[in-house]
Amino acid sequence: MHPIEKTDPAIWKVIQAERIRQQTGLEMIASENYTSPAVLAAQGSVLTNKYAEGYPGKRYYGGCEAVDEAEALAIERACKLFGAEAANVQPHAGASANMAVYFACLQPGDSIVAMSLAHGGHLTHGMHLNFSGKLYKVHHYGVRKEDELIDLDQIETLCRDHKPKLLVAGASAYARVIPFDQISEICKRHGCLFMVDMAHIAGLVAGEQHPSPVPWADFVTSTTHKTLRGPRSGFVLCKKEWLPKINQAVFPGLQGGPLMHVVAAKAIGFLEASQPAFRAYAAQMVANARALANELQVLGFRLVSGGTDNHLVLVDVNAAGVSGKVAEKALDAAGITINRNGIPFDTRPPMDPSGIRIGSPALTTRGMNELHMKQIAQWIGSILRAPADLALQARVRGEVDELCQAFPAPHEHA
Ligand code: DSN
Repeated sequence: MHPIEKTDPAIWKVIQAERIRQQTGLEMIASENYTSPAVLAAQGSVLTNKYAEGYPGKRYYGGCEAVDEAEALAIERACKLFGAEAANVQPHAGASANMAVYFACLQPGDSIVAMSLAHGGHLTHGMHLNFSGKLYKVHHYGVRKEDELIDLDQIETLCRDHKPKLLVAGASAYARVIPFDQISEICKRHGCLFMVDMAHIAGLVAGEQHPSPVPWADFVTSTTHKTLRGPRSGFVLCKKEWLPKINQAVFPGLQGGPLMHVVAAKAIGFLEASQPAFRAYAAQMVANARALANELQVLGFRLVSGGTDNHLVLVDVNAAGVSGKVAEKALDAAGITINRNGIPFDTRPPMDPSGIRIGSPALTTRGMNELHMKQIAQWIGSILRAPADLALQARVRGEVDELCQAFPAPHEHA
């Protein structure tokens, strides 16, 4: 009997239900993935017992020799993987990685220019209810109405008018290549620091399927669990001269003891992402998202920006007469998990917006390819054309089950 089952049958039941859900459904939330068994195991290892406030070789606790090595490996691998000068691998999440950069280079009241959440940005890029929106004066840019691509002219104007100390690029619902080189030119012209939050595309950057922000930005932040496929966590890359301030901002600035089991899992994730097989995985993620996008367009759906260059597709379901909430619920009933999402210039409320976001990372990890994406797009299309048809949802659910059985999730192999 598993120790969890023995100690806490209620939580064991929850874990089994989630394990089965992850195996029997099509997980298409663009920010989710399946970690490897090694990454999963590191997070359940004895490293969880260790306090290690401080940094390798400079801790506030004894007994840190082993965990020092784990963190040193994670730092070295992160720098090598992304060609960065320096790294801090302690942030518990992408949000704390972003917070660390803000704390390192800004004072409350300073100005930031960042992409608005409504156009695909992120909460921590200055949304008014988030700490970033409360502490700093935020001026948001978005995409152009005509082609739904990032509006570089607007960025230039905002920088000219508001003289921000920091410009933030990066997105959570943007399907196109982000031109870091051009944005960095704007930063240079206006004398502001440049931070890229590459959380969504970190795996594509590691696998050379998206231009790297590292040569252009002063700071690059990320999560580790999305396209990068590591544990659920965050990290910061920066130029060497910024490392002391970043380190101080993370600890003691905003965190206490690092989660050493997760730091070790990050080291494993960075190692896995440096293998040739990961490059192939990243290329397949993009090919799969493109196949999904193409078929949805063939079926008559409008995609924001007309397609995708990365791992996600943003579909304007409102244009097909369905709200995002209805679409999410109907697809869920058929075993296809996506999330409702606002689209640029949305006229509907955030809780029931006009779009859905669909991603390829998790299904690509399971080994699915373009042919499967075409089939899945057809299922999505049929459900969205008749979102109240429960018999159709049940039929698709059966077909989804069959497909899922042929592609076991990594934890089912272990
Ligand atoms: N919540 C994440 C996403 O789904 O994109 C971003 O933090």
